[in-house]
Amino acid sequence: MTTNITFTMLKPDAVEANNIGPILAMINKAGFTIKAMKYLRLSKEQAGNFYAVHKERPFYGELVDYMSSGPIVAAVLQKNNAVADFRTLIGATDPTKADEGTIRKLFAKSIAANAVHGSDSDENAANEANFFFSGLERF
Ligand code: IDP
Ligand code: MG
Repeated sequence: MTTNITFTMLKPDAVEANNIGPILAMINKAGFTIKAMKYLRLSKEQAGNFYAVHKERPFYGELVDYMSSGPIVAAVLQKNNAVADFRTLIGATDPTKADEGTIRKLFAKSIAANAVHGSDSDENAANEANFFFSGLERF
């Protein structure tokens, strides 16, 4: 199944550095439309549930602590080929390996504090969007 939505978070490092505006401008400029958006801080439990797929990975504890350390922006984005095109726009997980001009290359602080999340499949995009937004909050 191919859908035209993806899910993103602007992570605590991007919010802390006042980069919400520049990152959203890049997202819009790349052709994505915002279908849902909220500004919130995840509890440790919520961050742990969101990243449950990574439970066995060595960085899970660090990731959960980090993602609950400050406010984030969560959003659902629409565009043709949204999942793959958004992964291209954000760049590699490790910003030192991200291509020039990508959001992570421009704004990420480290492999953990890497500015943005982007869904890795249509199925996860749908699940992640449903984790954050009710039907009433989506347009
Ligand atoms: P992705 O965000 O590019 O899809 P994933 O492998 O799904 O990368 O990892 C989820 C998140 O976990 C990353 O965005 C990053 O914040 C964090 N992370 C990934 N690898 C490491 C690591 O080696 N050390 C610390 N944090 C990591
Ligand atoms: Mg991932």
